[in-house]
Amino acid sequence: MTQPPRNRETIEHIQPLVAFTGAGISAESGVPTFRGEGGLWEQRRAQDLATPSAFARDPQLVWRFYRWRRNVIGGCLPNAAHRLLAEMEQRLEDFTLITQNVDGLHESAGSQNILHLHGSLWRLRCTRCAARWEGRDSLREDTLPRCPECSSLARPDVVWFGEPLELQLLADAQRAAARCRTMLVIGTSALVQPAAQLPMLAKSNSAQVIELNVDRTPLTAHADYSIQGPATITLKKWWDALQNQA
Ligand code: BV8
Ligand code: ZN
Repeated sequence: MTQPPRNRETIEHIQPLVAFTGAGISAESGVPTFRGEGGLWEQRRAQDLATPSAFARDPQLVWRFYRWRRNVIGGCLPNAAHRLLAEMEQRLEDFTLITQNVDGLHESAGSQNILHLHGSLWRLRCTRCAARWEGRDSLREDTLPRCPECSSLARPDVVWFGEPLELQLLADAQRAAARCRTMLVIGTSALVQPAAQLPMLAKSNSAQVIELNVDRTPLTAHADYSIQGPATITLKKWWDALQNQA
């Protein structure tokens, strides 16, 4: 249900505002979520393929998985929730977008300052040297992509399960969570660590944590309140209610 923002929240009072997004915000764009019914590929779970050991064991299989995701997601467009977050970035003085997603839909919607905790599906990096490059075109089916600098095997520039997040990125996200007055948690199952700690960090620093999700999650009981429903509807409801308070 949508509760009116607490004690006549206005645009000034909700800032610093952090929006923290997961795969659910891209669901209405047609992007399979990790744990939803679309999250399987050839009967394998994403989290079993998004690991260094899966890549070491069978790089061809893992690249087939990422090629499939790039082909599926390459045809997806940002939805109204992505676009509204980009508008909020323009309208608000103190707004930070933190995403777990690797689909690039926040940039396509016009968001500029994004903390990408888990990397990007559209970037590749070398398994040997420090080279990183954009590779938006769909990868050739028959060969494994190689580094343009040293010709070593390339990998997707994402954070796999069992790999640490980039320290500076995580520190920036933790700082934004610790100093915010409001955190919108949009479309995440709040299961993947250390990202899932961010709403609790915000809460421990007296922020108002608002969950926007179609289901309950482990965060629901800790959120100040939840707005159940698809992100394109619930985010607009929250934003419109806030405007009407002004
Ligand atoms: C690390 C990039 C340490 C790859 C991703 C046991 C307990 C606790 C932790 C662990 C544990 N065992 C292992 C761990 C650690 C592990 C972890 O958390 N595992 C989980 C599964 C238990 N974490 C890690 O491995 C992390 N690294 O811990 O390193 C370390 C330190 C030093 C040295 C070495 C190691 C790395 C985690 C990053 C993994 N990479 N992505 C790729 O994409 O290919 S995470 C992946 O999951 C995606 O990024 C995704 O965004 C993310 C989280 O999932 P969600 O976004 O929440 O998506 P999900 O499908 O789960 O949920 C969708 C939600 O949306 C649902 O709630 C649904 O109801 C809702 N929804 C659906 N439709 C809508 C909607 N909401 C609104 N509107 C809608 N229309
Ligand atoms: Zn290289």
